[in-house]
Amino acid sequence: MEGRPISPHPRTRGGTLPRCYPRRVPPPRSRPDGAVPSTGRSAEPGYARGLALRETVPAHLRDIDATLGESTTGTVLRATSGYYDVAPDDHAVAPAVAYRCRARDRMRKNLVFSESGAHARRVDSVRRRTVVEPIVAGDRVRFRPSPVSGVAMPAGIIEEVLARTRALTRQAVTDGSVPVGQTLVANLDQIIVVTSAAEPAPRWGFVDRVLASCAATGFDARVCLNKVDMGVDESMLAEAAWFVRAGYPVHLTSAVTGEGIDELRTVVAGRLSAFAGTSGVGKSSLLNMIEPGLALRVGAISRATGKGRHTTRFAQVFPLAGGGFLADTPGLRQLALWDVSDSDIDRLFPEFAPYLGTCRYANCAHVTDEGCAVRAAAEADEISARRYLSYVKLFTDG
Ligand SMILES: Nc1nc2c(ncn2[C@@H]2O[C@H](COP(=O)(O)OP(=O)(O)O)[C@@H](O)[C@H]2O)c(=O)[nH]1
Ligand SMILES: [Mg+2]
Ligand SMILES: [Zn+2]
Repeated sequence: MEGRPISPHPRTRGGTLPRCYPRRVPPPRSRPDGAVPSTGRSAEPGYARGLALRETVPAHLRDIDATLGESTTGTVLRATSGYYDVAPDDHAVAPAVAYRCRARDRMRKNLVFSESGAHARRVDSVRRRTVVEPIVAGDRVRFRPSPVSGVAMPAGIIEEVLARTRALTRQAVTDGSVPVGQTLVANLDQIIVVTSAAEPAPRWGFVDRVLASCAATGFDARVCLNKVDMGVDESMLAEAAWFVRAGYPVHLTSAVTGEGIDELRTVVAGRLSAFAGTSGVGKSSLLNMIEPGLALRVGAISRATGKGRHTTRFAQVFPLAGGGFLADTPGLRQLALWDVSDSDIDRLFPEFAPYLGTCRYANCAHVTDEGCAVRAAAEADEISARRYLSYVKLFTDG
């Protein structure tokens, strides 16, 4: 079971490619996000005014604070119209229990906060960015269970959003000249980019593009080549080897034979992951192999929201039985490099790093061969010429 023989590099033959490669290049650094400030409840005169629970709780429960349970932490599974379903940490391995929470009134009004640290931008100055939703799927929160009975789910009140590590954000609307980010999922740890060996044939350009988006945001990223049961040829293994050289672990999987599934299950355990890939590559099948039933839950939501007009609000995360979460992010395919300036795109290809700054011209865009060290490296087969062309395409077409 130790992998299939392949050439680890297009020009050297005879190596073996384990199904999961070690990562060789550290992921781009990300900076912690701005946290929503804690709202201490004693300093909250406006709290009683707008809290919707006021209208639904019986008179004898009016003094909500007195009746709330002990404060505890959890993960927001989904956010819909002011309600947040929260899975408590101590039930992480029994995901059936979730609390339907409201946010404290003052928190809901605090819709604008700095999220400037969310992206690993290394050149441009950070700017203040407004966000559309203050609490999104994946957010870690502190909440207090409420004793309100007679509802389908136990209820609670979110008191604090804990600091985010990194968030999946996309451009939502433009507020004057300032792009406004819409956070789809908070605290996403990694993105697994899936393509398939056959039916459909591999789409390496798509993989390059998503990996570049991940680098821009600071997500860990992995590549998954699925449907290896349908045949893997030398050129695919050579491509896989280039990704490994660039620092991206590669998984060879089959949702039919089960090859590589155990490794995939290991890398999603205890983390918040999302699968990205075009239709038909086998994402749902992989989810089902990792955790039977999960694909059905994710699929039901995707279909329901796909028809609706509020698709973007419905990013959700699903608890995994073994710990960790899987994000269903309808917006993932539209993830664009909206937050990256042209001069930074070269930094999104980790294997270019040794050559950056060594071109003849300091402001070299690496698209012509006039003294360009990156282009020379591609011509000399030191980096992947195909990935280099993906860079050129990203740079010229956006
Ligand atoms: N031979 C083979 N077929 C697969 C594999 N994974 C998925 N499929 C098939 O590919 C098709 C698309 O799979 P699906 O999971 O719906 O892809 P998704 O659109 O990415 O979610 C289905 O007919 C699956 O049965 C695999 O590893 N090997
Ligand atoms: Mg699917
Ligand atoms: Zn150059």
